[in-house]
Amino acid sequence: MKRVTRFDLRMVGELAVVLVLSLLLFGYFRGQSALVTTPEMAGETVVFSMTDPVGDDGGPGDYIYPQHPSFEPHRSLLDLLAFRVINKGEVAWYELDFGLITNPWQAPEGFFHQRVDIYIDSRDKWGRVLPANPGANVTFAPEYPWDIWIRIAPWGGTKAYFLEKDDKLIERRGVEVGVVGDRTIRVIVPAAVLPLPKSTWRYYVLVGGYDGFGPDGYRVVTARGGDWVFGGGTDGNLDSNVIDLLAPRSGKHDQEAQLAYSFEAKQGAILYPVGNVHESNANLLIGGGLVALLGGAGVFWGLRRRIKKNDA
Ligand SMILES: [Ca+2]
Ligand SMILES: [Ca+2]
Repeated sequence: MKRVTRFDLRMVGELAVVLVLSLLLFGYFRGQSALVTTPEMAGETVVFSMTDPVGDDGGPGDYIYPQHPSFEPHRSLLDLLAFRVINKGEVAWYELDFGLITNPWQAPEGFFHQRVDIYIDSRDKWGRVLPANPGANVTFAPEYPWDIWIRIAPWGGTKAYFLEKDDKLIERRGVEVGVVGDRTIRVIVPAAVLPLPKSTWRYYVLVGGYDGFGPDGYRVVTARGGDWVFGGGTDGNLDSNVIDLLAPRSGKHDQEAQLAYSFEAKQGAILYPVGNVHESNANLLIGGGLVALLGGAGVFWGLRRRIKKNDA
C-alpha cells in the first residue's frame, strides 16, 4: 500500500515535468508562428499574399464580357491573378495583378475597366455582413463581418472607409491609386488613413466591371448580355455582379461555390474571406500534435521506469 503511494507520487512528479516542458515547447512554436508574420520585423513586410486562378473571370462560371470593342479582347481585363498586402512602415500597399489592363478612355489612374472592392475583417466578430452600397450584390459570411472598405474605381472613385465603433462608416481621405508595370493596380494607404495591416486580417477581394452609371460603379450582369452589360447571369436580382473573386482554387469555398445562386432557395452569393488564418491554424495543429506526442512519450517513459523498478 505504502509502495503504491510512493510510485504514484513519483509519476505525478514526472508528469508535471513533462507538462511544463510541453507547455514551454507549445509556447515556443506559437511564438515562432507569430514571428514569421509579424509586420514590425522589417522595413517592408508582405503581410498577406495570394494568387488567384488564371481565366476564372466568368463569375460563378458562365458570365461573358460586354460586346463593345472597348472591352477587347473580352477576357483577362477582370481576371485577378494575385493580391498582395505590403506593410512599408508608414504606408501600406494593396496590390492587385490582372491578366490585362487597358485604358480606352484615358482615366487618370491608368485603368478603366476594374471596379474592385476590398472588404477587410480587421476586428474579430464585429462589423457588417452587407456591402456598404448595393452594387456587387453579395452578402458576407456572418462569422467574418467586415469593418474596413477600400473601394477601387477610376475617375477619382478610389476611397477608404473605416467602420467606427458607433457603426458609422467614415471615409478616411488620403489614399492614392495607380498602375505599376503593365498589369498591377497599387493602392497606397498611409498609416494615418487606416491602421497598418496585421497578419490576422481577413480579406474579401471582389472584382467587377466599372460603369460610372451602374450601382455603386458596378457594371451589371444580365441574362443575354449586350454591348455594355455582362451576359450569362439572370435578369433577376440573385446573381452577383462579381466577375472574379479572390478564392481558393478548389474546396467548399472556391469561387464557383461562393458566387452560386439559387432560385429555389431565393439565395444569392455568400462570400468567405481569405487570410493567413488557415496557416496559423496549421501551425497550432502541428504544435499541439508535437505536445501530445511528447506528453505520450513522457508517460510511456515514466511507466517503463516504474515497471523496471518493480522488476528489480
Ligand atoms: Ca482570376
Ligand atoms: Ca478567382
